[in-house]
Amino acid sequence: MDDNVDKPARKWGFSRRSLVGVGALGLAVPALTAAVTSNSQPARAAGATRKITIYAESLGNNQYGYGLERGKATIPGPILEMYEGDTLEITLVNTTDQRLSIHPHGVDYSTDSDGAPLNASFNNPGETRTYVWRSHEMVAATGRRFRPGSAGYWHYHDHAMGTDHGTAGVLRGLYGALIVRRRGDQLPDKQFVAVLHNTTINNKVAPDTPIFEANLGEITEWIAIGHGDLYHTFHLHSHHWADNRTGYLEGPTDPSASIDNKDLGPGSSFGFQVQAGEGGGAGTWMYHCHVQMHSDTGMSGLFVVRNADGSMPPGAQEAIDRFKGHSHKAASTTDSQSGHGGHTG
Ligand SMILES: [Cu+2]
Repeated sequence: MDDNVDKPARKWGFSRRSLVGVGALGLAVPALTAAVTSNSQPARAAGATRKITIYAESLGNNQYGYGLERGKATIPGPILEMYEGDTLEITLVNTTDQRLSIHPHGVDYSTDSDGAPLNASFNNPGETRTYVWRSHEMVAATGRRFRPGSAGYWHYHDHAMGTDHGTAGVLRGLYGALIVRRRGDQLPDKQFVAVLHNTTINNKVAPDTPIFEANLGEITEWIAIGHGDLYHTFHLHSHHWADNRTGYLEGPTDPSASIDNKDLGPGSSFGFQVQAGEGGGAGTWMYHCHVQMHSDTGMSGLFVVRNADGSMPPGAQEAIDRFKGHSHKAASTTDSQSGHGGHTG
């Protein structure tokens, strides 16, 4: 392993290979895992700077992606993670013939790391450029008030392809999730990213949308991101979470509402953790946009909760087959490689 894998240290040496069809696939467990022995706290000291390289690449078919290795770009791009107080130094290699950039939400950056043409912060075709994202912990202010820290479920995206707002880059797939954790946050077993983008999820329409998988009881972390020109609502069947930063209540008197459906406008993001199958047990569950017109035209996917031993529960495969057999005009005649992203491009 190398330092380029942008993951905080983890307690578990879990694999993400059981995820199906999501851009976050391919991220490996960092070597730092070995340094953590007794709890979920990061092994690194506060204020660490980590350097990673991200490649922006053409995926053909007028789609583009970010990747941590050459030839490994995905839609969405890799999940980038940091702890409050840390700095991420990103060397963005533009392997394309397009102007592009990387622009984060939720973290601190100077104008030269803005990723916006307004500040002349972008990569010309073929150019390599470094962007620096900083983060901070909660700060005490006057009057018993606090300025929030950077922790949250955020995202990053292109801000320079096509227009000065990166409209073409976002349309074609240049986006991904950014997680800033507070030290002590629980770490998940599995991570899923759903980008509700125009009438697609991750530039795909059902039944080619991601099928996420976990075993009963595993801690799953969901990051939902909105992009494009439409408003969406993210809904997950048979699971609910606290509508706050983490999805968990902080104690028995925490007033956070419990929800299973949340509005998601362009540029917004949220995330939460839930235990797979905690309410309804193992089985195949839907996640989808709850704008009916959007769910009916392909903005839905599956969350397969396997039995605790990894076996398939009764009926789960049948449900997957039923989903795959869905026919609607957007997905009935072509395979997953043949251009559902064309809906957005
Ligand atoms: Cu929608």
